[in-house]
Amino acid sequence: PKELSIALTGNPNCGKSSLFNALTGAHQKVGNFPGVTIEKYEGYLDYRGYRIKVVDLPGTYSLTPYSPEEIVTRQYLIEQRPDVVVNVIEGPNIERSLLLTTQLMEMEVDFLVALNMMDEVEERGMKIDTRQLQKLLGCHIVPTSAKKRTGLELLLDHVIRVGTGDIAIQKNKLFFRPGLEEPINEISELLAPELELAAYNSRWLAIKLLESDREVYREIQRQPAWVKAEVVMQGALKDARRLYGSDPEELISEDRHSFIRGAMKECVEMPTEKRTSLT
Ligand code: GDP
Ligand code: K
Repeated sequence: PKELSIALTGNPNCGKSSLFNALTGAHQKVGNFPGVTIEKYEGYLDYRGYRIKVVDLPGTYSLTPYSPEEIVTRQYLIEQRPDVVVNVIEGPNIERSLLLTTQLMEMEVDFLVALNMMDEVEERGMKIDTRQLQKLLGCHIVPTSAKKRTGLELLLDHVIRVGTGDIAIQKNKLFFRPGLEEPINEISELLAPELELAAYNSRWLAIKLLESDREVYREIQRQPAWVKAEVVMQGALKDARRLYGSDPEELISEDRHSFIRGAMKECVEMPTEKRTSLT
């Protein structure tokens, strides 16, 4: 059979292991990620002529380098390069879930969203405009319920489409405010030709540098382009403080959250409060 590899990412309790179990059934094994005690669940399934390898990555809210789960997840995405990343979103808590999604957008990995717990979304009367959300996130969104085992075939159909490059949706970039975009682009251009960084997306590296990400720092400080990149970063720091009174790190985080708030406003309608009888 033809082969595809997918990795599941998502917040803790989004239903990732339920989905993993529903997809891979009995074909599972558990090991460890290299150098850490975090368990690595791997499995496979056969679907429409494809053998699809599935790795269940640890649950994370973000992709900063401050927890072993987050480091393992992003290293896996960068080094192992699964064909498709499936971002499992907890439907009822979509706003919180989207923080991780914005960071997958920044990494420019090939991903799609499994909008999970749709049974609960419907039960609560939440309305999610997936068509519009797809445009904003620049990825396919497939409603699923790992619990009721619905949407799984549609999810796999989309995995195959994304994995084979048959994608109808344009990736979207999250743009940062003036004063950040310029240094991001400059640093990105400085880093792009560095051969040792070939595995990385240079825009992502630039964003991470401006976020003072210690792991990326360590990597970039060994590169010839570091000297010039550092100058740009110093300028960015000065500009950010002068223009906004904050450091780039905080502004980047604020911009992610305002993108998410915008997406929520445009695409998600929460149920109107039901009257509760007061006695
Ligand atoms: P993980 O931490 O992401 O691996 O999440 P789990 O798979 O352990 O699921 C967390 C909880 O959500 C469990 O109680 C699941 O039964 C429940 N759950 C998972 N998927 C769904 C779903 O699609 N609908 C509903 N209603 N509950 C779900
Ligand atoms: K639940």
